[in-house]
Amino acid sequence: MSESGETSNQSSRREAILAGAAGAMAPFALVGSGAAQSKAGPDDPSSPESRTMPLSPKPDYVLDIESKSIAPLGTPTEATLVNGGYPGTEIRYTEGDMFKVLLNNTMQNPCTVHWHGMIVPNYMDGVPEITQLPLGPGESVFMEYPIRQVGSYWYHSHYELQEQQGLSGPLIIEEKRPDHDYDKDVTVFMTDWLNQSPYGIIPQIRDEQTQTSAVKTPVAGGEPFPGDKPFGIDVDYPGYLMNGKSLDDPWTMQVRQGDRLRLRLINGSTATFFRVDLEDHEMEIIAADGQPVVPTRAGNVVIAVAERYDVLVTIKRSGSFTLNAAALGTKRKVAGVLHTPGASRKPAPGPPEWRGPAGGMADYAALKSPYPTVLPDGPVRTFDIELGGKMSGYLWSMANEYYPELYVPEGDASPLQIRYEERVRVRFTNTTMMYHPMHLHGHFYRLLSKPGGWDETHAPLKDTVAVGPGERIDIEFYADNPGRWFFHCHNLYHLAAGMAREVNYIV
Ligand SMILES: [Cu+2]
Repeated sequence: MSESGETSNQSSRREAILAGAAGAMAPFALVGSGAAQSKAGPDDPSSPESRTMPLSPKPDYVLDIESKSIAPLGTPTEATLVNGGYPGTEIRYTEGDMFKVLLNNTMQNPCTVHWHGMIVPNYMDGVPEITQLPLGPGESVFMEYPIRQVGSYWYHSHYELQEQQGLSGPLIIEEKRPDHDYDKDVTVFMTDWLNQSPYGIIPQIRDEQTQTSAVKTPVAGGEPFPGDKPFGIDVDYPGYLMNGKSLDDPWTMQVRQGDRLRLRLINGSTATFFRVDLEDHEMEIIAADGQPVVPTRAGNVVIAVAERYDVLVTIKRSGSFTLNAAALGTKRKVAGVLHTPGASRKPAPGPPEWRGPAGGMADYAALKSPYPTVLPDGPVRTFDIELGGKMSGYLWSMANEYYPELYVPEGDASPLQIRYEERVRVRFTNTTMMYHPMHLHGHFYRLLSKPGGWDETHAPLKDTVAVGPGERIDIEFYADNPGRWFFHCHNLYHLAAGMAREVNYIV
């Protein structure tokens, strides 16, 4: 047989297989096989010769998760790190990209990584026992999903207390065409650091182990919440870090007079709220939790655990400007320095300047979405969720149920069962003395500026909201991403002591 006859046979067989797969198409496939014979060849993009061997996609980022000792505050401490750094490698994509990240667990312990704020398919969400098995020692997993959003996010371990040991980092999705003009796009990732194992903290609070200075609270005269309300903390950290650098060896960046900066302020801490200000400058908040907001002026931005605020600031003159992050409830701060060429790289000593207005979680009512966020029509389901706890045993609850977490072996919280395409309303009431940064996985929710404000058209979209002592806050979300989703307080010690529920639904 001639070569062309062989090609013809192959082509016909392929068409027949396709036809078999879609029965109704068979007559067209038979007609098509003649056409394929005349065109087939290496130059025809539909010919077998033009294809290449199918290979798995190459990751854009490889995150090697490893155990290592680091000393960001001068005391060597066992850490769990991404690619040996703290914070971990910044993941940066552009709107519309495919997320392609390979995780390698090189440790002796299991781990998982959660992509905070990302609208992911449920099985990519990285919560052990809920959406996946923990990634075992020596195991790898490839995470791939289409990116459906823009903004400032972060990733962190959701396995036990690894987030406190360093497994976290920034995750940025740039707009194809930014809504605002700026010269530099700058990530400011703030964390709290312990010079000891975090696994001792809850036993120390519960008085089951000898207490260290980290749990002797409250701190008299600590940094109050704006308005001079005292701010309660569980852990009194020895120090805080900005982009992995301490106050003594600060993070610095050279800028020029007139530079317009977009600062992506990310609170990647485990249990610390920060009040951020830039010396001698006012900021303009342009996004909250990655989503755009109508720009508002702020002298200070207060950022709850896991929240993000993008701010614009224009460097108004030559000099050295301290970017302060005061840890609420303590007398400590961390700071970095933005300086023009030749100016000092030392942060200003002392407490950060107080300059109004206070933005971020200090004034949620000022956050407005630039576009309407009213949910699509659907049945309404409402949950009243009391944020509570038992201080005698350091246990934290949502609607009087305790999630079976690391320090709650007897927990038996039931899932919040909802249905696909419902409008789900959650009314938080905080009956405790502490703030709770409440985070829902896999969804944005509308944060209402007043309880019961369900008809507000421009409520901001968020994934984390801090509910203060005695406060009532309402949120609502649209159930359009089925799965088992974690819903919890982002203070890691409250989570580990029971403050979590699952939200479940199928189509
Ligand atoms: Cu909490």
